[in-house]
Amino acid sequence: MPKKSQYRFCAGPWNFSEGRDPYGPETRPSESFDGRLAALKKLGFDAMMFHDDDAVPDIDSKSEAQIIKEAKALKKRLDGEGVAAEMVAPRLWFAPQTIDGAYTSNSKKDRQYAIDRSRRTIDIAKILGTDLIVLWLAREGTYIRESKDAGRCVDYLVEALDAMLAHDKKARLCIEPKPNEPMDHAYIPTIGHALAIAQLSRDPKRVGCLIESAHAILAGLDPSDEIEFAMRFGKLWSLHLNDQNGLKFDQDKPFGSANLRVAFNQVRTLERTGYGKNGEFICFDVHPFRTTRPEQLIAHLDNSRKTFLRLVEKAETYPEKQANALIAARNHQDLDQLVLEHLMGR
Ligand code: GLO
Ligand code: MG
Repeated sequence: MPKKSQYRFCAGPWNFSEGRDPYGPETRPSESFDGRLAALKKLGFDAMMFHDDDAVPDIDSKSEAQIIKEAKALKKRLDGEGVAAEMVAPRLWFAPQTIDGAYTSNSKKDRQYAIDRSRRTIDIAKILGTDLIVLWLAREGTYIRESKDAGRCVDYLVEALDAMLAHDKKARLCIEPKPNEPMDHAYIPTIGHALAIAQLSRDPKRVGCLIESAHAILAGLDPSDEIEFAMRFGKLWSLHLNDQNGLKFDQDKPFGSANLRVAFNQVRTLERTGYGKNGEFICFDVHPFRTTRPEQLIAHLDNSRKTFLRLVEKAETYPEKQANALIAARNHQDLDQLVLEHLMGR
């Protein structure tokens, strides 16, 4: 089981966002890529996660040769800084071709665009030294149910997974479920759906999942149960820890910010199941608040890690014996209070 000092931390360049929301513009200046990398180094994070176009900006306007050249240059920079690339994810929710879905678009041409772009993502990942491809299926779902054929969309998703698996025999696909936003209803809303669709692919062993705390909460589920479930299948290959206050827009709050007990249970589960033993990273998919001042741009990452490590201590010192006695006696009233007292520091 990894000890707290052995956990390795990771974040993405998008986690230094500028404060824009659907109702108002940016509230902070944009930090350069170099600035973001330097910030992660300053924090002592071990890795960065990438969208394909974080790694190669304006990817759609570039030739394969140019994409490879730029990915190689980035790899050199990362090596120079001693920062690893944890994963690469195709950003399939910006382009005009993905307005009506990416892999599940009604247009054959647009589905092909999504698959071709995913293949480029895999090429980039290989150059950056990671086999992990994260698939947040942002636009695979419905706004207008009657506009899509849900059964056919399962076939389309499997076709896309198969095309990616065939493209590189080493690539591992890591599905990041989210039940809604931007879609009204997503086709792969939970870990159960992700692991089920993996079974339909040509190589289920290379299709796993990524749990984001906020996404589980948005699905009305407990993230620690989702973690435990995925770990039982040996399929939890990455993790986006953050927090979320109930069923509303995706908040990406600092880890533990909305519900410390839910955060504690996630950490306890990670400790108990040995997450990280095979090199998996603790990634924080958190954003600064809209009100955060520019000089505090990395505080949400630093604070998330601090809370995580404090909760590792809490998991290590959890009074198991006492808790087990209460469980055996079905004394849930005192068990509940024991957990609260432990978290409050007594
Ligand atoms: C949004 C997702 C998003 C992904 C990222 C990686 O809700 O959490 O941040 O994790 O784009 O694909
Ligand atoms: Mg995420």
